[in-house]
Amino acid sequence: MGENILNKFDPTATLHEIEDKFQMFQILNEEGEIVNEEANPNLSDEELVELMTRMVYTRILDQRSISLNRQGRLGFYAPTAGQEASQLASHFALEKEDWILPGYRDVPQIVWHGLPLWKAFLFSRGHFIGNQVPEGVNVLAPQIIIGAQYIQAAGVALGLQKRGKKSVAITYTGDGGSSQGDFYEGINFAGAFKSPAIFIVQNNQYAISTPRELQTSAKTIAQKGIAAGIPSVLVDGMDPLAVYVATRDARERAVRGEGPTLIETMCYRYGPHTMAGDDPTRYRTADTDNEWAAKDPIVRFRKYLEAKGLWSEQKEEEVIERAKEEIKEAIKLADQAPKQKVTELIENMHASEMPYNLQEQYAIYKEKESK
Ligand SMILES: Cc1ncc(C[n+]2csc(CCOP(=O)(O)OP(=O)(O)O)c2C)c(N)n1
Repeated sequence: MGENILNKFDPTATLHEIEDKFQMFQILNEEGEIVNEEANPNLSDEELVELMTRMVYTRILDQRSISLNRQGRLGFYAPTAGQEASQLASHFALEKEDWILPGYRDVPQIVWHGLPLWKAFLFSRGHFIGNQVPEGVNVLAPQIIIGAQYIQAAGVALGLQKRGKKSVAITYTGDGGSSQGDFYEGINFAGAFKSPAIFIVQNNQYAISTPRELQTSAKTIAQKGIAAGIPSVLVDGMDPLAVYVATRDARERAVRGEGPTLIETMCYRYGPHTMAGDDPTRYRTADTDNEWAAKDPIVRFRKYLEAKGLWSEQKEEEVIERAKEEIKEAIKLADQAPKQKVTELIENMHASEMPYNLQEQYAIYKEKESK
């Protein structure tokens, strides 16, 4: 019997060595204190207020969207509360010319990138107008197929690279998405071409009811980037400053031609997976909820900004009122969209020629609609 080769090279030790390197990057702690001054991005007062404004506004958008869904006035909706730092601070590091490839929960980023809110509501209703993005707004429609946006982002990033653009493609998936083949293909492809992509995994601890621990043997999701040869980082996803800095640095690398970065943001979704009926109390405890509520991104950023004299209850109230008003107007606009015909849905499915099977269905619906 020869010597066990695994003992000789001790790959377990190598694995642990790599895993131990993935410490969580944090700048602002739960108390709203800077714990990593060296990494502080020193955003201007205006920028800090703007980022806070977006997070507060988006929390309200989430609450209103949930109510509208319950009233039957929205369709598909995936709650976002708890993920504001992960979503909006990463978006804050982008430029207008960057492309966003969102998952279904990433509506806030594309709205802040320029998709009119009333269109986002129509997307929720499954209306084709919701997916018609205005010229100059560089976003794709939210992806429902888990992980597929990672491959598309690799493709968009390669296109930007080939055209010599100084911009990036950023994409988002969840911890569950990181188990998909598309995830590995996307990061590997972008790594091989050194394309300007930013891959974000929003680790909100659950893929519907499946806890993160059952998703993979890997200690972190960030470490998966190592196999693709791309720099990867584990970030406190409840810390807006840490998320901002990680994304800013990833963007700088990408436009310098140094290739993609993988960012895992540790966060939590407070609500259900979607409004379609899962009950989080069946797969997690109130203790876990409370533990994460104590890390809330808005609470800690509020403390930080208040200590700097940049935020107040009154200011927050103004943002909340403005959000409510704009949401009301947007839903009115969405209501004014003409009722969607099945033929319109089919017509808008392909940029090129309609495949024969759809042509057949199209003819049937055209006939029905003419009566
Ligand atoms: C290819 C594919 N398989 C399964 C589904 C059904 N599905 C919808 S959401 C989801 C879980 C995704 O979890 P995660 O990636 O962690 O994202 P989160 O919703 O938590 O943000 C699954 C399996 C799907 N949409 N696409």
